[in-house]
Amino acid sequence: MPDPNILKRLHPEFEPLFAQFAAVPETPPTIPETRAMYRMLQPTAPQLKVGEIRDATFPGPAGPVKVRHYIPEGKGPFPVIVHFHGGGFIMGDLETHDAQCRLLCRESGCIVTAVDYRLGPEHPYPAGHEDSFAALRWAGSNATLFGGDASRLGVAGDSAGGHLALYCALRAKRSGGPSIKALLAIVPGVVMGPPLTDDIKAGRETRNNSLLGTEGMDNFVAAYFQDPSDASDPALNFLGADVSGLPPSIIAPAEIDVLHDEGVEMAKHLEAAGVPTQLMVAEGMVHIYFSVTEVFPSAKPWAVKAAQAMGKLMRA
Ligand code: D8F
Repeated sequence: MPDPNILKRLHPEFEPLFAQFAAVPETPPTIPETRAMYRMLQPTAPQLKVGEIRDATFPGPAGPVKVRHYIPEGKGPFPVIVHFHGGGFIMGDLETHDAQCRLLCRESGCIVTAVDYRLGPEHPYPAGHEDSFAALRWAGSNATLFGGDASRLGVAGDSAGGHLALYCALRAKRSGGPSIKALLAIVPGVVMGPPLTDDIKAGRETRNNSLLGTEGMDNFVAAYFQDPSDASDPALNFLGADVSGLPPSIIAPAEIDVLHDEGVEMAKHLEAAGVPTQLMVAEGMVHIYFSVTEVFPSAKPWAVKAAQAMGKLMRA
């Protein structure tokens, strides 16, 4: 059951949006419909200015993968943050996260290299994970080509992309690099399940809301992790993993979000393993807060704070 005391803490700026989504459609939306809705929620305009935007591709494990470099104003070389967009592994692309990447670039002072990894259901697990890790390796080896400093390489992402950032950092640690300077996980999905523990289930239920509910989330996850045993792959069990030696990390959950509790758990798990960890809960904020700073002004200070902290870690 959603906890009314938690929902009361929603910033009033988001009340109309929640009301709009409260009307439950008679039939669940199709994949193209959810993608269209997701795009609409994260408008590309107005656009924050960055120094330069450069599109490129790299040879991924199953063909070329698009990337977009957001390069700060001023003189490089700049640290490079490899960015994975959210959208439950089935939605989102370089356009839906344009605003998020621009803000992250400006406020961190780093190059943001956004990755257009393959999505489900057309490309089930592990396609997106493989593209993401290949992108990190490619950026690490080719950063000078786009004005980056490969010795200062970071990972970031929101939602499913926050999951991918954690995944890539762990895999880099286990399998010989590249070396990662810092990690920023915005509203990350930490536990894919099944099986979901009762704690995780209950935590999600108390924060169930019309914008992102547990049912929708489970459906998206199932559309990507098509073999039921996929989601219980030990490589995806971050809370059970030895995370010692991960780089300094920022975990930035939103307070009014089904993924809040597992974000907090992840921060605790990192902290307990001796990883320098900053937990930054965006109070009163919703799942998409980091993407909508230019249309919901209340979200901006939270995103700016996390992005600036990431910039500081990247330059440390
Ligand atoms: C819709 C966003 C916002 C949908 C209105 C969405 C998911 C988010 C699904 C995860 C995160 C799965 N996950 O749903 O992004 O597993 O991290």
